[in-house]
Amino acid sequence: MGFLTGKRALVVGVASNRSIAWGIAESMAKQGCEIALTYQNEKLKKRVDKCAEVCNSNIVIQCDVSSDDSINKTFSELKQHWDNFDIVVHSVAFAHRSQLDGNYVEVTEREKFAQAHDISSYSFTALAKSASPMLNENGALLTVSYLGAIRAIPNYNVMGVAKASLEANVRYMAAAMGPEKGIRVNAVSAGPIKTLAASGIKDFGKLLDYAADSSALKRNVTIEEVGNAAAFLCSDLASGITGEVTYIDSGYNFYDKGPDL
Ligand code: NAD
Ligand code: 0WE
Repeated sequence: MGFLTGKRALVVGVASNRSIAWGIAESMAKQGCEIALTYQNEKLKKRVDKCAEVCNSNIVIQCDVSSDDSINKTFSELKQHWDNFDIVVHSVAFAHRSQLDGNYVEVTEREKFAQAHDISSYSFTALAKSASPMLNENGALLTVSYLGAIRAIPNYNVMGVAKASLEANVRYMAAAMGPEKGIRVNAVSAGPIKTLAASGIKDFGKLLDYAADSSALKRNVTIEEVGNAAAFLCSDLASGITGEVTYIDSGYNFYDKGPDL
């Protein structure tokens, strides 16, 4: 019997079968979890429908996390299928393309800074707020971060500042949601993976090779590995873990190659 048997999860952020959200949904489904998926817009619906089929789900709902109205509609539609549920996965980030290439101070603009924070950090709080009335005791929320939250990584720019906000958000949400219903809130911080969000990034191939070479395991991570860790963190096996950021990065974050001796 899987370690998520009897649980229900809403997964936000599937765009294709390469998405980290898909690695998470698939791993959770393999552990016996019932899954509901959302898609951002009509362009992505077909691909998300296919993913839903694979994880045996018939709940596919449109959700644009930049709109409170869209978020609220998502949960009223979800209520037509489920009275209550256990897990929310947030695997969403966005910054305008112009913000992710060049000198941070030169390229960053006020409105695009706000947009990146709105979609990449606030939306996790917004989902929690809307989900809260339907969330079961001992439920779990999970988001996906990146090392750029704590290190200044070239070109990651405002996304790094937004991920720092997201990781602080995890701690404040954990503090707010733990006491009453025992809801846990965690993040996984994934190493670089070639997804749709990564495909637009200049020299991403070089970054992947550098990350593998600079890691303890000398390789990149997969969406399955991130998915398995996420499934664990959202399960009762992780009942003592909340407010944490867990690195799924082949050990890149702590590893130092040292000089050639
Ligand atoms: P992806 O393109 O597959 O997923 C990004 C998702 O964000 C898409 O499903 C997209 O529809 C969604 N999204 C963007 N704006 C939205 C909005 N307004 N409303 C609803 N959905 C919206 O790429 P991914 O790499 O799987 O990204 C998922 C998460 O993983 C992101 O938070 C990203 O920062 C994080 N992450 C990615 C990597 C990587 O190297 N790929 C590494 C660490 C963390
Ligand atoms: O979080 C991310 C990327 C998120 C992302 C990607 C895009 C591309 C398309 C957010 N917004 C957009 N906007 C677009 O228009 N990652 C962790 C992957 C990533 O992106 C980088 C990285 C890494 C790693 C950008 C620069 C440097 C490293």
